[in-house]
Amino acid sequence: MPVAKPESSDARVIAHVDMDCFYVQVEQRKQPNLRGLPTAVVQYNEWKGGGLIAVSYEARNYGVKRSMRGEEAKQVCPQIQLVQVPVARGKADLNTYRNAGSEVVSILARKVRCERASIDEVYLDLTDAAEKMLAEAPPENLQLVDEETLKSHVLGLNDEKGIDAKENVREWLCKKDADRRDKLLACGSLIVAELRMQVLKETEFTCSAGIAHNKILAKLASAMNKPAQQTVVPFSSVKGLLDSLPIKKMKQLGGKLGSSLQSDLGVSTVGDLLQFSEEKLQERYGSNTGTWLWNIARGISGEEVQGRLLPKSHGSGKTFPGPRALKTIASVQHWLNELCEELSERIRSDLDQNKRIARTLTLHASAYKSGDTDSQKNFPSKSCHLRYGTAKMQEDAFNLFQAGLREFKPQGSQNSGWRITGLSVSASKIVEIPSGTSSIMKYFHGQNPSASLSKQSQDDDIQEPSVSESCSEMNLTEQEMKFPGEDSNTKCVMPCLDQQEHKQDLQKDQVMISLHNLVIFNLHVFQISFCSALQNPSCLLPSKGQDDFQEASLRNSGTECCSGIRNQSQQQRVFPPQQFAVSSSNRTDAKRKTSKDKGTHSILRFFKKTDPPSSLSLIKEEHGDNLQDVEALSPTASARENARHVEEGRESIAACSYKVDEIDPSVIEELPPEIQEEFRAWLRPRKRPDIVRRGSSIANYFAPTKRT
Ligand code: DCP
Repeated sequence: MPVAKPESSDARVIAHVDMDCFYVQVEQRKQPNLRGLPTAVVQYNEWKGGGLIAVSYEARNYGVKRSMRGEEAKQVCPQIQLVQVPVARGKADLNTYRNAGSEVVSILARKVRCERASIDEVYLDLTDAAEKMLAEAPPENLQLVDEETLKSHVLGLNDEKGIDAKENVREWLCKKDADRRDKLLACGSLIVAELRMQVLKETEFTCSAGIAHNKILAKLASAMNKPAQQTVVPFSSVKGLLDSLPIKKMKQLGGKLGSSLQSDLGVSTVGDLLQFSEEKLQERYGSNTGTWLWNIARGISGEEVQGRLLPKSHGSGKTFPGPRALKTIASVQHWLNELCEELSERIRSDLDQNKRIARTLTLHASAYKSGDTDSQKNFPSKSCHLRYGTAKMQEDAFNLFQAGLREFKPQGSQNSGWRITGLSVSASKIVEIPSGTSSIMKYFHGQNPSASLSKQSQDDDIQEPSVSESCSEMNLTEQEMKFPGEDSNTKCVMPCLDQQEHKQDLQKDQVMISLHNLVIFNLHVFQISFCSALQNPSCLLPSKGQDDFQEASLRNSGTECCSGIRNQSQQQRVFPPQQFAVSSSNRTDAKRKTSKDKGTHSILRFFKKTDPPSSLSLIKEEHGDNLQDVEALSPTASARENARHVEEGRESIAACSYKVDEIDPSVIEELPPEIQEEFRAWLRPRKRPDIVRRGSSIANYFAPTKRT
């Protein structure tokens, strides 16, 4: 069920970028001779020429549609070029497309906060960049607007006055007395046009975009004018857009909730929802969903751009349509093994590359029972704690299937005519391993997931990524990025299988994270003590790696960073783009410069240069931390400040509830020798609070009373 989030500001500028006929473009880049020709990518399946999963716009002009099979497409467009999706181990291999999607995201993420929403879709938060542009070089001062921006579609703009559409757009973009919200959208349009051109230049892919004040409107808009175009939704056009929009076209209303609105409330368009009060909607759908519906009818949505470049889950699936439906347990097990191999490969590489662990394994199946009256009954989705290692995943997935089958076909049921028409496994609840943990993990003999996985990987074959073959039934995009593993109706089963292990794993995780914090904290303490002694805050400047390590841990433990002076590049490296608000003095300077900003210029200068968001900055954004550099502190202030942070660090570690008894003593040996002694001293009072070592450089900072 959707959850209502209050809109933080109606002046946000959000874009949704959607690649055009994405798989086709990827194939056309591989084979440039296909460019401009009616082309389609077909799935790996010889039946009737295979199902079409991506269709070029040239082919669409002939009436070719995604729902068709290759043979049918040839009938409507004999010259169509059919390219088979890459295949590995008897299944489609989507790796090329995933990587191509990553190329695009990495270009966009250089400049703005991005949320990768699917294999070929990205949300951008352009608010700061648009505000900066408006302050420094508003569109009204432009003498020339680039062609790509002029090709924008602005909803509600009357272009029937005999003037050409581009001139109309130019007027709208440069209107001096426009509403500030529209001015920001105008800036957003200039920025998005340039970003799209940058993507084209670097990847050869075209994309379309929607620019609006929130994600929902931006997504609706990006699909309105394709390919290679962008659509803007001014605030005043929101009502017009939603009034006639079929309810099922609205994000999150395509399923049961949308159907219920249609059948129970007689709603057919989003505009129809306006007649219901918030109370009425809450009464019918609960407080949260009711409010969400009330908001959505008015185009209000506070959902934020998440700052996530990696998928939320991984999925691997395959469908078995018609006569290819699976009829035996052995054939189901065979395919589950295949799917798990692929999934295992992907989560392992996610762990290696991104230091992320998936926690939940989910099995979905679609099935029917021949001759049964309740043949429409859904095969229940099942999930359990995810155990790394192909064999374990295969075993668990099979057990999940059997648990589902028992419900689908109750024991004792005479009906043995079940048929499986689709199978998929997914790995979800993916969490980042705090940076630096791996150095500690080696002390957990035999418990290091990386180590055990590396060992495992030696045993495993190299595997290919996954795909659901029948895309008409299983949308790969949805499956990959928003896997139904997150569905609330998925049940957790097999307590006997994993619960014990899960519990142990959680404890291990807790201890590992605590230890991580502990070690980082002490490195930090060491720096503070050392620098304090020298009375020289500048010695706090760490090396880059150390800096990241330290900051990540401090954020994890909820403390602020107390570093002293950092150089500019370091500041930029750790700041998320939204913190680049223009200061008032900058604005004044900018105003002075504004008059010189005539003509077309690179939009990209409106973004302060920043590195692509690292996992570090993503953690920071997720936690909403405000990691700001503080001024250089005076020696006394520095000591006070250090004491405060030490105290905070101590509190945060205390809050971690690590188990001292479980700490391998060798962990302590990993610390710099200078602080080992103090580290031990620090631990002792925790065990025996009456003994407090005073006088040491660290103990001094542990005042008996908490900082107020
Ligand atoms: N895809 C798939 N199966 C589906 C839907 C999509 O395999 N049922 C794949 C092929 C698409 C890619 O995902 O190229 C992106 O899907 P989109 O829905 O964004 O469609 P396209 O990018 O192909 O076309 P459009 O330009 O209409 O967005």
